[in-house]
Amino acid sequence: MISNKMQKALNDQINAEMFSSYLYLSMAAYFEAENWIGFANWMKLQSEEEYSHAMKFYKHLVDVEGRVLLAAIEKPKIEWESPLQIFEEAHKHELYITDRINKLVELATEEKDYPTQLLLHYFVTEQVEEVTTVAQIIHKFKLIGDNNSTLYLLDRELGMRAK
Ligand code: OFO
Repeated sequence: MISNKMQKALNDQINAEMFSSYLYLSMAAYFEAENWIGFANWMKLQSEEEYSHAMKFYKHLVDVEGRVLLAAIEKPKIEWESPLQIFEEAHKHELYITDRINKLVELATEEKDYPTQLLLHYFVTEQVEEVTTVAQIIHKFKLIGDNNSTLYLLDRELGMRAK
């Protein structure tokens, strides 16, 4: 049903999404330790969303009678210098994931794998949203500068994220 090449690429993407989940959970843990409860909430929900992305690829592989083959997840970074640095790294990471998704689209096109192309449409849209959302948060950080009381308000705002 699915080519070996496509199956391998999708398994690699499951690993990349699981790493994203782990990375954002690590960022959440750092925020908890620094008492930025709202930023921690945002990152924990982002981590859950990344897990759900991994599971979409998992389900797709099962549905097309491919094989899910899990691999070790890389250890994420655990220390940062500031909340802004974390969101800048999250932004960079999302650009990297976008690049991976674009390459998967190219492969699925070459392989004439129409079901996978359809699945990837969701991820192309999702990546635009993820990159934009993090870029907007960074923009707010830059407006605030070093002002701790406004940073507190941003922490509260991100603490309101519910899904
Ligand atoms: Fe799964 O989109 Fe972020 O990494």
